[in-house]
Amino acid sequence: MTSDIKAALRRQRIETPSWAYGNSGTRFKVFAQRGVPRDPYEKLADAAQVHRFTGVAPTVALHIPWDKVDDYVALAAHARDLGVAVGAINTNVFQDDDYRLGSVTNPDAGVRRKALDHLLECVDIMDLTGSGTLKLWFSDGTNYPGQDDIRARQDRLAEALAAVYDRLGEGQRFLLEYKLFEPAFYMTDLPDWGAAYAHCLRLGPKARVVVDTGHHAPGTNIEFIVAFLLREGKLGGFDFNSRFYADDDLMVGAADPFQLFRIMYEVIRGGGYTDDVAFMLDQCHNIEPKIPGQIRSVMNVQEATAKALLVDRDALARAQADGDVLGANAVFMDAYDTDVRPLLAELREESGLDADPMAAYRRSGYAEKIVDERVGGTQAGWGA
Ligand code: PSV
Ligand code: MN
Repeated sequence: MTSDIKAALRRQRIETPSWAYGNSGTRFKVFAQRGVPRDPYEKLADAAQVHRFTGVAPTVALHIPWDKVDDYVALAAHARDLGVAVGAINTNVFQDDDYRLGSVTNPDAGVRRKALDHLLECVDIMDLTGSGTLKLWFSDGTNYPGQDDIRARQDRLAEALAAVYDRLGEGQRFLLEYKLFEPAFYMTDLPDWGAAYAHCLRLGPKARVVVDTGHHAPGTNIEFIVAFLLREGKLGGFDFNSRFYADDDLMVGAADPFQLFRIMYEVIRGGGYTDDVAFMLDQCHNIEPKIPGQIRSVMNVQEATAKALLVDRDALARAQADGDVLGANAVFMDAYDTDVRPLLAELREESGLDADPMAAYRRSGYAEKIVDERVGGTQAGWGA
């Protein structure tokens, strides 16, 4: 049993986002931190540290144009030299003045064309970097009732998605991300999993839904969404983070570790604990140091996964079949209440890693090194 769990944990892969290593903040203030990367090459170097100490974070998501470079083949080679690889290519059609009234749903055909060209360019970048995943998130929506035609905007969205879908090559797919609100405050064109699912269903197997854990109304049962999408073969991955209020982008497992456990249980139960589902972080470390923030997040996902793997599924199935409400709940809670940290420490040591990735990173001197070396230049930030 323990050896099966360990084998499953050894297989785990968690993708870190390039933007987590840059400066970030809220609309009130971005706090600069010393040693922050100045370019995508340095972001990859920091991401490689997370992999070095956890052993389970071998890919890095890029965000275009934040990670725009002249030579993507060279960037991918640089990643490989560092022991990591380029992961999902995240599109960005939300930071240009032209997108005030939307990107692919904009009433202006010229703006729609510009947005679509960007999405297609991101598929070119997938070709160059060897990435198999395109992540689509649209800030599109309206602020006032009557501002635009809700249905016509769906038509425009469907048209753009179909064009991107048709451009995808062999072994490539897109993940469609929904979000309840923000930056649009009245109506969002892809507000929930149902809308994302319907678009993906029409397009075919290369289109899947991605669940960003911060993109729901408070109280939403996210594990239900996970179970449902997996059952339909439409769960493409996660953007993990945690939230207390809205889309807070805090460290995953920090606000609600029990929710993360419940999600991971449904992933495992539904056969989603495979490479077919991308486990990505989408976070910002506004006040805490970034590399340790990512290491902690990766460890939080590992802990939730270990607990989910510990659920005695046979005992649970028996209790469920018997209608034993309290018994079933006890089986579930037993797993959640188990301290899995010793198991994970043992597993790391068996894999030649330090039992305590946070302490090992601190001792490595990397944080001091980047502060000394990264002098001058412009620090990367959310949006650059
Ligand atoms: C939007 O809030 C989002 O979750 C999308 O994934 C963006 O690409 C990302 O945040 C940027 O941090
Ligand atoms: Mn996201």
